[in-house]
Amino acid sequence: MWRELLPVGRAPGGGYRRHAWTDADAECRAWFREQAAARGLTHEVDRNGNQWAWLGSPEDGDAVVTGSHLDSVPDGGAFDGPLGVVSAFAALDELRARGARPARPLAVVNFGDEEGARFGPACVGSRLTTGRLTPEAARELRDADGVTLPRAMERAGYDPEAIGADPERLARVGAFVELHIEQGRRLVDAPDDRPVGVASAIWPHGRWRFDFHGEANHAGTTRLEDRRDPMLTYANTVLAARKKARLAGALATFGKVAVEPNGVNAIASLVRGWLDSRAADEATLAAVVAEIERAAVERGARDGVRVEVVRESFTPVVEFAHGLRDRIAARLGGAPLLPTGAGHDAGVLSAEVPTAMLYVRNPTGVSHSPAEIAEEDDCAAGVRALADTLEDLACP
Ligand code: HGY
Ligand code: MN
Ligand code: MN
Ligand code: MN
Repeated sequence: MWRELLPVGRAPGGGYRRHAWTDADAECRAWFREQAAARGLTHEVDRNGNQWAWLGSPEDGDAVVTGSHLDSVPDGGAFDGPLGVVSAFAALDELRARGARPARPLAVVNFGDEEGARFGPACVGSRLTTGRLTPEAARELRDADGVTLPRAMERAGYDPEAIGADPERLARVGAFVELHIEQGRRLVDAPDDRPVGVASAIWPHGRWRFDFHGEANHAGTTRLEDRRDPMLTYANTVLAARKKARLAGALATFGKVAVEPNGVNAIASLVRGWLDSRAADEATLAAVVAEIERAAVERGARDGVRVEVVRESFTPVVEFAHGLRDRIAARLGGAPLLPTGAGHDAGVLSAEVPTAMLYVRNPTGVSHSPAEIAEEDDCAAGVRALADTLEDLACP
């Protein structure tokens, strides 16, 4: 199963480029359909393009759903997302091997566009489904080439007019459990040897676009004192972001930038920088972003550069339902509870249905990189833990 998926969307350098509604995404979706068919599961695609593979009938309600996403960040790793979907199918196989007889419908899900690598906001498939992202706002999204989300969906054979909240579908879900590779080192650095942990919380986090408006000019004839160079303001803002975040014990990253006209001998007219910021609580996060914005505007005033900030997405703090979380941790023999700064579809779903996450140990902690790895034994432990969880929840 894993081997068929491994080469899909992999760039020559080893990183994955499985971005929403691209050919690589279509290949991942075809793989999901094949896995469902091979297991006699009923495959369906919901109005937002999320894929569901059902064991039993969703109309019976109170389903136990598991899964994750198959898309990636630019040059992402092999495990972030796919490990959760592959483990979900493998856990169903394990239940069948155990002769378990589910009394509730089970489903494996692939949520579309979790990383937001192409259009910006994260968790588009799950946020549309829960109403956290409106269809109007989603239809406005466009990628770096100016292709709108609706156009990309149409090209992939999906109807962008159908997208929107799906409360009837969510009403049939009694619990959602997402298995994910841990993104960080809490398990590997822990004193005891635990290959699987249980999520306790997801930090609040968001994405802000900073537009630095300067004045295009000739790099070879414009005196330094006559320049209005947005790159200067942007560079100082990146430094300020690191300083403010460190002082507040938060995280702030300018990981994506666009420059216009982006010519080696032209002073930029516009620099667009995307800030990803996260903190253990929403007040700290709001304060850090406000300080970074203030630093940008103040520096811009000195450089003759106008700064505009737009919040593109925000995910409030997620405290996973203690009942489900503690039941799973106990079923797994006292698995450790782990907070994380990484966003997940489970974080989005948790506002609507009882939700939990299992983390599989990451030996280096590295993620969102081709260097992301997980040990085979730990992945197998993750499948067993997920099967134990599904059996406990669905098979009385
Ligand atoms: O950005 C995140 O935390 C997630 O991987 N989409
Ligand atoms: Mn990710
Ligand atoms: Mn992920
Ligand atoms: Mn994620």
